[in-house]
Amino acid sequence: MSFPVIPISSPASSSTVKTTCPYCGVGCGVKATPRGHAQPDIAGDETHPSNFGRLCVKGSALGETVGLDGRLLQPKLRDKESGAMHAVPWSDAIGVVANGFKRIIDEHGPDAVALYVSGQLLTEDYYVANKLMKGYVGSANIDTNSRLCMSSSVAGHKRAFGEDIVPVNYEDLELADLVVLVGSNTAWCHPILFQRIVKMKEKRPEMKIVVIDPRYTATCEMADLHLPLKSGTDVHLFNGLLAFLAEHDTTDAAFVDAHTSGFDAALAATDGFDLAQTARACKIDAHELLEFYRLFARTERVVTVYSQGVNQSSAGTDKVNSIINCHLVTGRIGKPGMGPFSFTGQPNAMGGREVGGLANMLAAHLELDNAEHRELVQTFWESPSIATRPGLKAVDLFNAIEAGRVKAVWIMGTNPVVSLPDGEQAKRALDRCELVVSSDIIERTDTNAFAHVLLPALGWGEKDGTVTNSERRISRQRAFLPAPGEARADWRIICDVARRMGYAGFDFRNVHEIFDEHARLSAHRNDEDRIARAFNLDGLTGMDSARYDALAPIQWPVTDAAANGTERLFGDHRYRHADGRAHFIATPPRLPVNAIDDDYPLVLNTGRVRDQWHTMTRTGKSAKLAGHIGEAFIDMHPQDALACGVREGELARVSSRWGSMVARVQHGGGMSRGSVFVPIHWNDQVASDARVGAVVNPVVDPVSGEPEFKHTPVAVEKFHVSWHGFALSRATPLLDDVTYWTRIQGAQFVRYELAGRKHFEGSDDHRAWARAMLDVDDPHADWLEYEDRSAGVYRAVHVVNDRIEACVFLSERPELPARTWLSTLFAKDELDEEDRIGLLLGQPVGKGVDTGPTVCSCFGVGRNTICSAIREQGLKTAAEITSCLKAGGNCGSCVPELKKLIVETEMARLSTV
Ligand SMILES: Nc1nc2c(c(=O)[nH]1)N[C@H]1C(S)=C(S)[C@@H](COP(=O)(O)OP(=O)(O)OC[C@H]3O[C@@H](n4cnc5c(=O)[nH]c(N)nc54)[C@H](O)[C@@H]3O)O[C@H]1N2
Ligand SMILES: Nc1nc2c(c(=O)[nH]1)N[C@H]1C(S)=C(S)[C@@H](COP(=O)(O)OP(=O)(O)OC[C@H]3O[C@@H](n4cnc5c(=O)[nH]c(N)nc54)[C@H](O)[C@@H]3O)O[C@H]1N2
Ligand code: SF4
Ligand SMILES: [Mo]
Repeated sequence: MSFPVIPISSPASSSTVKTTCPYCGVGCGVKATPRGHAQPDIAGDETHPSNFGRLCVKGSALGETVGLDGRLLQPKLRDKESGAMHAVPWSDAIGVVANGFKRIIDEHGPDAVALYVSGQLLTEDYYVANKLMKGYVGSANIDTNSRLCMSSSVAGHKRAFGEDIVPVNYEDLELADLVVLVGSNTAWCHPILFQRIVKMKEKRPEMKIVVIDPRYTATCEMADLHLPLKSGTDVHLFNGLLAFLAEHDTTDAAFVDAHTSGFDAALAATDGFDLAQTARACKIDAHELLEFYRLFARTERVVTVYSQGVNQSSAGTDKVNSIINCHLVTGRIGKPGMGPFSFTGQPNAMGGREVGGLANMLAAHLELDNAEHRELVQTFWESPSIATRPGLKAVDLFNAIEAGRVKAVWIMGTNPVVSLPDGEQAKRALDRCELVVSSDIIERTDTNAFAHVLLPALGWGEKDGTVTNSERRISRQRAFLPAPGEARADWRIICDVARRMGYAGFDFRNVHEIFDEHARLSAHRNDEDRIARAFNLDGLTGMDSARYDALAPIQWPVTDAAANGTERLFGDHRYRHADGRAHFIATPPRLPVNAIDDDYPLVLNTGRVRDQWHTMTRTGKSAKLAGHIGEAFIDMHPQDALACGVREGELARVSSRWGSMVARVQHGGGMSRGSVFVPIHWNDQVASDARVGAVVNPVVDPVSGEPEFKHTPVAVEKFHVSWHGFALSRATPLLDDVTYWTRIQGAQFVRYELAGRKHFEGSDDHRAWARAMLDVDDPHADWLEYEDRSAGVYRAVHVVNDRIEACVFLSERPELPARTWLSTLFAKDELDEEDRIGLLLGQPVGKGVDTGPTVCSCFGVGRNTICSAIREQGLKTAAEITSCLKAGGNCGSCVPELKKLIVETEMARLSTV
């Protein structure tokens, strides 16, 4: 058999390595060129079929995130007496983990230990973690953060198709005449796919885009139709569509008869077609709903994309199936340009599903509850045991830890104190757990604060292996940087522990041997009845290290019959249920479990922003990425804010029955009445109290166990402070008794937004306090101050050898000088007279204007610059802005925001004429 190979170093530079972006599930190809101690050069890989050379802003900024600051570089143990962590040799750390796990297993049985892993591990890491737990420890207590992410899609696919299969590919998005984006902020979360769709729409304007999301997101800027449905009512909407299609005879009866089952029951569960009733349930305009139904009915080539607005719901699995039902009834599956398409979030969410990383799966798409499958895997592994029943799903796992039933947990590549719902519960659980082990690349995280053992893992750029993207495409991640400190690859750490526990079967010498075993397991007896499944890497078995290194991106299944991989599945109508048919699933509509009431009258929706990744351990290091949104926020409708007694720019507390957090109120995120949106990224490392997971209810979907992250009843109230301020400093300020703070990474400084209840208030304390905070104890320091007591304003600047070292601005009102201009002063070796005056005035003097918050991170173009260019030069399109200011001309991630600014500037102009 011949393997698809590519030259892995490009001719441009012999040291350039082709690898894959470690962020979202688009799985873009990256070319990385190391530059000694300087940041590596990062560029898109033109030959990679996910991105053809393009990268979004997070991908482009990868070079800024691989520095060693903050890295965990040695194994560490917590000292029982002092609670401090101290470095130990690897062999000691491995011993503590192996002996600790062994002792607890011996005393309390295999279900008293657990692994909690991540869709950001490489397939090979994931494979050995799963093998260790299910085959050797003999428990299925291994779950993954994919439970919080894609598990509803996995469950929905299995119910519909009999196997977890994504039948479509990226090209189908371009071939479609209608792309429906349900609960997906594609523009910010899968930017390169969004750009591919938008490019195609520019070429074929007749192509339609419909967005179904309670918020008006950046994705809506490109949509023909936005349906702002009421949170949690997607099943109502798609049941309505199914009934509409049936009533208007726009179904594919021959396909339904020949290849599906369960249609009548699914239709019965919709309660028939009633446009007005569905529109009322979903709180959308009936005409717009009908427009969508008609568009769907008359367009043959439809791709329906779904992401977390669908998955993260107590009806998540039903939402998935209600969407798939509409594709089955029209026979729109398995053909070019059509099908249901679950966008995966993490870079290796799909790889994790292949190795069986979820507590209710086995390995290689085999089933845990099937004795024949269990026997197959155990024989293949030659393992002493095999888990016989499903393990605990993430939320249940943390409950079992708190209850003391699970006594040891090894967390790898995930930060559950930030990312689980009911985050306070996660803290309580880890606090009570006998043995908490964490493998991470970063030392200080909210989760690591609870660890007894810290194991330093290799990070992106240093590690080798494979990932699988949203369209089933396996790509290589390749190392281009040396291993720092004592960090080791995750697979190696797992194998070291397994061997120390006395288990055979972990003698892998390198990563390609693991891949080979994984590929062989996928092919093992895969042609037999009741065992055959689509996931099959037969064509990738037997690769030596050189072949594996040169492996080109390829979509599974890879078999003799499909040696170059498989673009699309189900063209042959081979569904994976025993009856060979695709199954309609009856999805009676249900509303979210916790409803709003008088105490908690608003719905909390949580999600992502464009330039940050999850808990910010990597993207938080980049000044370029911090410029877009520097602080956690509570987006809400102005009237709701008014009712809660807060105004835009003020701080507020969001509380639920589970916990609370504090952030700044803003409007303009397209919120409808009754709901608020808070981003998921901020945590205790970067802010005083901005961890939204603490507020989120721990309700889960009954089928998938996926949490309801998008719907928690909350109240919002003003967070009273007596002063506001910010500091920019080259060194880290001392923030001991500041009520509110949040850290933002700058190019050569850190910025802190501050607010407080003590100090200021017209007393003299603030002067000493400001000096102490900025650690200026030299009485002769060049320390410039300005104070206006009647206005309640204080400013101070610390200058050393004419270079700005730090500055602080305090005010009794939230309005403070613009930060972007001040930031630019940190790039200067010497301040001139105008700079000094400007610093004390709080605004630039003469030259230079404030460019405003960053919109285009690639070229550092601010909001004010863009708005004045639109006004003064009459710019009408994003392309005109690009040709004038470059903004939007590189990765294109900000183009939806440019469009929005054009509209806003025009509205502002109209309102003043
Ligand atoms: N910039 C950035 N990109 C990322 C990530 C990141 O951290 N940052 N993370 C990656 C990961 S792991 C994931 S899983 C993906 C997630 O990608 P997305 O799912 O696109 O992102 P989210 O912001 O979580 O949520 C999507 C949308 O669901 C909407 N929504 C809320 N409730 C409902 C509802 O009831 N119905 C519908 N139809 N919509 C609803 C929200 O308003 C939100 O706009 O992003 C990936 N890409
Ligand atoms: N409220 C709310 N909560 C959510 C969501 C939501 O929409 N709303 N979304 C959920 C979703 S979809 C997801 S995917 C999760 C994500 O949540 P998490 O997985 O908890 O977030 P990350 O910040 O990606 O955590 C990855 C951790 O692994 C470390 N790391 C990075 N590279 C490596 C490596 O190579 N090896 C090891 N061992 N460690 C590494 C990082 O430093 C970091 O600490 O959040 C979930 N939580
Ligand atoms: S779209 Fe952006 S974050 Fe996602 S893989 Fe591509 S470059 Fe990375
Ligand atoms: Mo995710």
